[in-house]
Amino acid sequence: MEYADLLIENHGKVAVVRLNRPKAMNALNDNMMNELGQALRGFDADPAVNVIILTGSEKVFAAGADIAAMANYTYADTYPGNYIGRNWEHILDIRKPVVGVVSGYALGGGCELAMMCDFLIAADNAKFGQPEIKVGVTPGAGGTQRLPRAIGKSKAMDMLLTTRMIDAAEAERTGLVSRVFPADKVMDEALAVAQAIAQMPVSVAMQIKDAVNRAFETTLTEGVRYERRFFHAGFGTPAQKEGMAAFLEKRKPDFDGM
Ligand code: DAK
Repeated sequence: MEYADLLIENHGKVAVVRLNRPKAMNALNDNMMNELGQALRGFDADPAVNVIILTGSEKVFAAGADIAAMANYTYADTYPGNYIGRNWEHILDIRKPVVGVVSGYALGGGCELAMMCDFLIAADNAKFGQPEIKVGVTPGAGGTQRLPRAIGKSKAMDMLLTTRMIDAAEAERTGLVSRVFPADKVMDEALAVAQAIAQMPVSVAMQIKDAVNRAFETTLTEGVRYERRFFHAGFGTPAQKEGMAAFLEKRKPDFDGM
C-alpha cells in the first residue's frame, strides 16, 4: 500500500509506520491522519504483524498540527466539523502494541500523538513540547490530560504554560519515555525491542495493553478485577499451555500465531 504522507516498512512481525511530510516538519494534517488510521487499522487486522512502530524522520517526529491548514479555520470547521476527533485518535483503537520512536521534535499535536502510543523510545536528540499557547490555542488532542498523567502536574504545567521543551534525558527522567538511545542507533534498538515483544503471544500482549490502559480509566479495585479476568481466561488459551510447558521442558516457547 502506498501513501502520500507515510512510509511503511515491514520487518517480519514488526511493521514500521513513518510520518513523512519532510517539507512541513511532519506537521499533521487531515490526509496524514486519515492515512495513519488506515495503515494502523490494516496492521491491527493483519495476522502477520504483532507489533507496530510509529516514528518520524531523524530530525522530527512531528512539529504539531499543520498551522497553515488550520490558521483560517472557524468554529464551524472545528466543533461541528469534529476537528481532531474525526481522525486523530484512530491510534487509540489499535489493539496490538504500538511503540512510538521519537527523534528530533515532538511538539504540540506531535507530542500528543506520541503520548497516544503504548510507550516511547527516544533518540538522544528528541525534544518534547506543547507550544500551542504560543499560537493562541490550548492543546486539543489530549496534551492537558496525558502530559500531567505522564510527568506530573508541575512539569506539565511548566511545559504547557511556558512552552519550554524538554530533552530526551529529562523525558526519560520524568517517565515520558522508557528508554533513550543515540540518534544513529535508535531505530535498530527500537526494532530489537519491538521484535522481542513480537516473539511473545500477541493475544496476551493485547490483553496487557487493554488492562494497563484500564488503569487510567477506573479505580484500583475494578482495574485489578479486570486484570484477574484476563489471567483466569489465560488458562483456556494455547499461549498458557505452550508458555508453561516450554518452561518446564527447559525450551524456548513458540508462540507463533498465538
Ligand atoms: N505546521 C505547519 N508547518 C510547519 C509546522 C507546523 N506545525 N512546523 C514547522 N512547519 C514548517 C515551517 O513553516 C517551515 O516551512 P517553510 O517556511 O520551509 O515553507 C518548515 O516546516 C521548516 O520549519 P522551520 O524553518 O521553522 O524549521 P526550524 O528547524 O527552524 O524550526 C521548529 C523547527 C519545529 C522548532 C519550528 O518549525 C516550530 O516551532 N514549529 C511550530 C511548532 C508548533 O508551534 N507546534 C504546535 C502547533 S499547534 C485543536 C486541536 C489541536 C491543536 C490545535 C487545536 N482544536 C481541537 C481546536 C493542536 C495544535 C498544535 O499542534
